[in-house]
Amino acid sequence: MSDDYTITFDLIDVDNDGRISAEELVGLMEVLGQPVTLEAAKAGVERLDKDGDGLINVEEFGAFLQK
Ligand SMILES: [Ca+2]
Ligand SMILES: [Ca+2]
Repeated sequence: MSDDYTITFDLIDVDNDGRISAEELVGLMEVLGQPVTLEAAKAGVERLDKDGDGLINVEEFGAFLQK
């Protein structure tokens, strides 16, 4: 599990809790120069969230990137 996406994941997960929150997604999109609202970020998290905890874990993130 030391693939490239885990490195990317760690960069996005700024509070290092092992989950990407909607707030962290907002921060990421700002860095990418494509700012989104918190609402849009929440919708994005919901789309990737497979276990329904409202956060993206590294498995969910990897599944998204590998599609
Ligand atoms: Ca986090
Ligand atoms: Ca989840």
